[in-house]
Amino acid sequence: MEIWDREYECMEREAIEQLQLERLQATLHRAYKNVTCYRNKFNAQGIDPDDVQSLADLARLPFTSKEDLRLNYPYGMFAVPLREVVRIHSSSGTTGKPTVVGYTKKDIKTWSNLVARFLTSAGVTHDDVVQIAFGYGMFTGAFGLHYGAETIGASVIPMGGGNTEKQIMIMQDYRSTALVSTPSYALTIADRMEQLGIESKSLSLKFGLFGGEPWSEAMRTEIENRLGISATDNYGLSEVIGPGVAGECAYKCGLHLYEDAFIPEIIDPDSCEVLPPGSVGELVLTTITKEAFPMLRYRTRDITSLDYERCACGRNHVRMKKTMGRSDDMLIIKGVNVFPSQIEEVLVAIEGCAPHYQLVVDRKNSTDTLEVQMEVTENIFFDEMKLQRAFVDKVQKKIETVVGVGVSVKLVEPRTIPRFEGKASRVIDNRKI
Ligand code: DLL
Repeated sequence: MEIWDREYECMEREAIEQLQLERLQATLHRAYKNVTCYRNKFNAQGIDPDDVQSLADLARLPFTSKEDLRLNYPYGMFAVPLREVVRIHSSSGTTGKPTVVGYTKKDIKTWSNLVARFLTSAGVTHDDVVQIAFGYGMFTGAFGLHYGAETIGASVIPMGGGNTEKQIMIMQDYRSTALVSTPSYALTIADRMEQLGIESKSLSLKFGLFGGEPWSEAMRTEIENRLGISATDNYGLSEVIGPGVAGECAYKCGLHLYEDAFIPEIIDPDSCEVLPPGSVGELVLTTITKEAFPMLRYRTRDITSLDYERCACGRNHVRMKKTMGRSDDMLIIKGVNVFPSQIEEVLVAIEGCAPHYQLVVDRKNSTDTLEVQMEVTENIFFDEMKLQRAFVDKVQKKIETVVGVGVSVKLVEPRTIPRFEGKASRVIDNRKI
């Protein structure tokens, strides 16, 4: 089985740790020198980058969260001047403003090579025709996979997201051998093919590289059977690099997390204590090769566990389990991250909206749906249908602009949404993944 970067991916544990420590120390010095937020946090805790003399010392450093990125919007966490940044992406913030991330030329090369690793470990080679069905734009998915696939010399079809019938036509006519998308979109494609009477056997598709949202083993089996492919999982997040943090090999027994580029820790999300190897908890990541946007102990909020056994494929990087949920309330709707707080912010700013709402998430015909049920104040409950429709349209458009995904808005009568005495639970997620 091919290994893209054998020297690094198969390193012995001792060598990995030595390399991590060297790269960590260099990263800390750069971050301390160039990023005010890090410098202030270190100073507040009386920590100097030179205090970190072993990997265990990492646990003494402060965490970084989405809130830090929000406070330093847009470029405050960049460790290089903007003139050295060649690419900017973003991801949802917890409120209206997104999280902005940047890459130097070298970062793009590093990123492409990390993506090349999981494409290769899934079985993709330069002979493959890779159809990218992620939306091109601020989302890191499409560009990340695009550059990685080009790096291994595959033929890339930058189809972009949506337009399912055209996706299928291109798959047929261009003889695509690998599909890149969210796992739920792969099922949408399978549904449409079935409706059109197109059999998977008539396609050239061999591989599916899926990520950007959680999916279960049951969903993998369904996708593999219906599309007649081998489906592998890959994981990442914009703040840390995008896709290319971890990816499965053909053995599909955990995602190899590229430890020469990231140091993972698992913490208890409540006490923030670092947990021993094998424990289930929140994944915390520190980047050790990135120039423009170093992340120190970033709280991913993703719940998983780590397995340090060498994999049968020969790679020796730690494997993370498929993620088992989140330690915050972020939802992923059609691959787009949505925070309930973003919707709340829109609602409270609209006259006539009571601060009571509920989000109902479902999956219909393999597609995620999000219904925003909102109470309106008594004085705004319209008798006239036309007025009500216009109001709903206005709210819907505002929410869609902020969250970047289609929603439906339903007005409900005053005092019909449940009230909570403790922490409000505003999300009903009926999806079974
Ligand atoms: O989703 C990066 C990505 C794109 C990864 C394409 C893989 C493929 P964000 O938009 O910043 O970045 O969202 C990151 O999505 O913290 C997880 O909660 C979730 N996520 C990403 N990949 C997976 C996966 C991209 N394979 C957030 N399994 C992360 C489960 C995933 N959740």
